[in-house]
Amino acid sequence: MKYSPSLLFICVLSFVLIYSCSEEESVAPVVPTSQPEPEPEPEPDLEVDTDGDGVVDTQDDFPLNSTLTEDLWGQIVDIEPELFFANDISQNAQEQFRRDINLAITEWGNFGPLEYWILGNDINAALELAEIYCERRTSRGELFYYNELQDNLTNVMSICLTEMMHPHADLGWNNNISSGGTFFTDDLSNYKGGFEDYRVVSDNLPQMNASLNGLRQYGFHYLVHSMPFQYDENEFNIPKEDNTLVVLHEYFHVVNSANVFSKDFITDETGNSVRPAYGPTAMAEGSASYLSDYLIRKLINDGIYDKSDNWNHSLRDEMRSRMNELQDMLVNCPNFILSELNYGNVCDPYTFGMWGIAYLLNRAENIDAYQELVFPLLNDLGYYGAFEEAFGITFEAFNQEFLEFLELPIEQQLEIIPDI
Ligand SMILES: [Ca+2]
Ligand SMILES: [Ca+2]
Ligand SMILES: [Zn+2]
Repeated sequence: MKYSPSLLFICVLSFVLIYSCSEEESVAPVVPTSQPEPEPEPEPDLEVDTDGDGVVDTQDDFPLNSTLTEDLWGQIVDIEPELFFANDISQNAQEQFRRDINLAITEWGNFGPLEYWILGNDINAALELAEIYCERRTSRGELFYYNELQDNLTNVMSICLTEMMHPHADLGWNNNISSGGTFFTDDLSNYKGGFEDYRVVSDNLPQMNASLNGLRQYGFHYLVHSMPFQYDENEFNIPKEDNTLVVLHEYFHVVNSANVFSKDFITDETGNSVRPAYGPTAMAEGSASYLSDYLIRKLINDGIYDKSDNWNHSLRDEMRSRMNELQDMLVNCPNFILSELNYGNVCDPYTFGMWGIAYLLNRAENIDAYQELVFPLLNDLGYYGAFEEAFGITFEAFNQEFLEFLELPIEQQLEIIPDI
């Protein structure tokens, strides 16, 4: 997740403005005492409905977003997920992508609003997608530099294009704007745009990148994905299941994130900037990966998902190879604490987390326990409180049990994995 330090500044700034407005209101017009007191006239600007969605600004949680009047975060919604594809992604790939996100939604609930932006390979297609993205963000004021620069929306748009597509976007704005935030510095040489980062720049190497980013403050889930080439026949012979798993994985993060209402970010035990109750990296990644691996096989067994001929491994096959990897890594962290494993560590949070979650869900005798029991408690109890309440064991004690479980022979370990 990316976080801009200047957001805090914007929040403070808008607070000051609101505060000074209400100061003015308290200087009420003097009403002659001889007449009966009329109904107080509402201040004219209290009636303004800037985005025209029928809800006045003061009552509108998102006064510049005409599609949203209240904060729906954490609710199951009746809004279709919005998918935006670069125009060099095949129709077939688009349809399969849409099918997969809908499979995830059917299984785990429709948490929205949700925007999924899918990059391809072609530079012009990516620039075109960034235009659509930036027009939407600019018109809805959903950019951290918007408040400061709203008098010049051409500049806001231009900065947004740089934010998404640097080094391919025009830098004309760069000479006449200075501010403390990201993108306002003179040196952008180490910066790569948020979309450009996901554009696959070479036909020769298969790449796969996807992420969920926190746009909690604007009330929608925002995801980015690199070219889903696996859906089409490809020279690498990589089956579509590989991309389906990523789409399911990312959507599970959405469900996790939707259940955390806080808009505040903290630095967690792994040094990442997160919203506190989201949970530690290994648990978030482990649950998203394990439950996606489980779900795709369940959908195949139920006849809902058509399996490719060259995709044949069972969940136990998958977890066996994950355990082999884990055991190789374990020598580097024999007394690991799951909540402290981070991205890029020698002891990989995905692999440890997948087995940790597998162990936990088997212990609970409920494959759905993580999202069904833990998530609804996150706001009230925080992550570790929710964990303890849901599973009847502290995270520390669970960690200790899991360490002992890892000493068992592999055949015994695999018995806890659903035979699917
Ligand atoms: Ca409105
Ligand atoms: Ca609105
Ligand atoms: Zn993930």
